[in-house]
Amino acid sequence: MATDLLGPSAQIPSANSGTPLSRLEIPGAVAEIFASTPIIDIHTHLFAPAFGKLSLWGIDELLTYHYLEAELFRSTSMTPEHYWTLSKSAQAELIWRTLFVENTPISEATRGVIAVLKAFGLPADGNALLEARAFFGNQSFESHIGRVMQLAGISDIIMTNDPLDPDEAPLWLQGVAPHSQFHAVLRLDRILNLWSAHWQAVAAQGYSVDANASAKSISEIRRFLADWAKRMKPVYMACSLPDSFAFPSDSINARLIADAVLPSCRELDLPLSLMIGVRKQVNPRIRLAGDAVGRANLEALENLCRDFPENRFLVSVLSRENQHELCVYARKFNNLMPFGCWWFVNNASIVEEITRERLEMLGSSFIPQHSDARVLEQVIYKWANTRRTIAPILAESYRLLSADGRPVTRIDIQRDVTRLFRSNAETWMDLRRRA
Ligand code: RAT
Ligand code: ZN
Repeated sequence: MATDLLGPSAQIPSANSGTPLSRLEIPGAVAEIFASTPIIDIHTHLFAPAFGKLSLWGIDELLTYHYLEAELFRSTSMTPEHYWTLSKSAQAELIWRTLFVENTPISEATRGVIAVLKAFGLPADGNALLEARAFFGNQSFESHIGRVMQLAGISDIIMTNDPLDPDEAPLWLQGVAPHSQFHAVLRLDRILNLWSAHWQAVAAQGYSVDANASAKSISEIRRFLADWAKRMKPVYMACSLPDSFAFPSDSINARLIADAVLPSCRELDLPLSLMIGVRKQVNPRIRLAGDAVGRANLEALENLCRDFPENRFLVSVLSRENQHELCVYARKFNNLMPFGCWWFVNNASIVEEITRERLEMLGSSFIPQHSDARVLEQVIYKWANTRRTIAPILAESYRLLSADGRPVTRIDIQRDVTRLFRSNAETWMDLRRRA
């Protein structure tokens, strides 16, 4: 497994680094270099230990991941309403029994739990839950984080931080100790998409805003963003957007993006991450699992990239049908960085297609993946899956290059893997300067 090859340094022995690789040597060299290059995980929902209960980890959290809850309701007769009355451990037991004992865990999300158990040398049979609970119960979170990141082969975790989250905001207001490997992101969904439900929470923090997001509100929102940026030291600002997102438009989200968020990003020298294509709560009965996908009109993105050349946009699109257009726009606008295979397109078959398309159209000028992990140990399986899916695709690109007449060396491969999984992110977010 890739993790066996992870050493303290990303350096590959240099003796034959510059020697052209034969066709047969290429796949092994790619796998080895990929395994020994620590990755920057640019979008997660994980929290540093200072956030206490917000940091999710361990077997019960892994089993009650909303990707698995969505699968549970396809295989149980229990209603969602009944499920939500159960304790976390009872929910975890139900999911374990339903998806792992009564059914074979062959889906991406269920296999992920099995891979995590294996990474810790734990059994994955019918009785595994008890043993796993005992194992995780004995870990100290701080040292466990180091071990998990080592197993996953990641050096940095980018969080998602909501200044209007009632559980999270008070922690920031009290002051959270910075962590060298966890970096903040100023997430704006409540402000941009749900202004009418949340403007009073902004007002309650001392900003003179109103329900219509009038001109006076705009300057106050900019003050709010500047204060929160000072507090969080984010590496970017971010928002997820519906498939219906249009820009320019008179809608509150488009106006706030143009008049408040983009000027603030320019002033603070921060990229804006847009995750486009989510259809929120098509089935509210299953809560977090109840969001779906819709094809977006990416002319909105075209307009943003063209009209705001001084802004940098990190963009992921949820619909498979939007992926090719995103590549085309990245060829038109160098202030656009496609990233990740998000949520419903983070399955091997689709990751394969998207990554091949991106390599063919963009070379190494994109960020292939993020984990979107919500529970710490998920980074182990999500990054193992990414390496397993993408290494052969990269190897095939080098095989073709070599057949076309350009010999490929380990130095070439290391440079590309580093750019794809580290330095595009570092440069785009100016990570070193902010550290
Ligand atoms: O993938 C997920 O866990 C989704 O629920 C979303 O959180 C999505 O990734 C997002 O950041 O909006
Ligand atoms: Zn996410």
